Amino acid sequence: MSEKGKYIPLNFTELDKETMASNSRKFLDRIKKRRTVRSFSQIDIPEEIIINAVKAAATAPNGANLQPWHFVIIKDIKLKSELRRLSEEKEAEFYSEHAPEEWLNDLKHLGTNEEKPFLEEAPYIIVVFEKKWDVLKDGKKKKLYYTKESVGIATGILITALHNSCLATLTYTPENMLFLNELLNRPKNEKPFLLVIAGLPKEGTRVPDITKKDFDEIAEII
Ligand code: IYR
Repeated sequence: MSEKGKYIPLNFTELDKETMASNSRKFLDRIKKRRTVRSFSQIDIPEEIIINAVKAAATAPNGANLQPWHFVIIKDIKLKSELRRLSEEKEAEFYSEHAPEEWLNDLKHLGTNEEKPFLEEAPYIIVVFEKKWDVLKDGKKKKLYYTKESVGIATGILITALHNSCLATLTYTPENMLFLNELLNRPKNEKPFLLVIAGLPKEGTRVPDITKKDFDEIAEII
């Protein structure tokens, strides 16, 4: 092995331009259909879909390929109930004390409140942890790089993979998530990043009537 490390052939699939453009349109149509859902059916779904989505997330580009993430997949009913209880406790504080007026006003159109029944109803909850540093076998600290960017990209791939399997998702961040370390027995080098709730939507689920900004408002070609 050279100092630069071992290199292998890329294994890249080339397509003609029409097929590439057509694929891009199909993907855009499909991803436009992803909506954040807040009410889930209790119907179970195959565990393999969740495992594959997490494996897809773990292919994300990341700082020095040190892979600064850990995923806890919760399906245990008792753990989900405890997670709901603790989250609702935090959310009650958020909605009644901590949240500034402007924030509450910005949330009004989504109709959220401190009640989080989806934490018990949905078949799977994936808790994404961001490793701030690693701990080596000898207990020494190992520096990690661009951890937030890396975990953000991985989470994007995670929800895209779940959507691609026709599951509904909700990205959820309870107020002050540090209680998750104790609940899920995770070490202090790991910081809760986000929860991804996954399952089938409850029958008759409605979603807020929102739109996305046009391309020209969010991008430019120079
Ligand atoms: N965590 C709270 C509040 C909340 C905050 C944002 I920013 C949202 O986009 C939605 C909700 C809750 O989940 O109710």
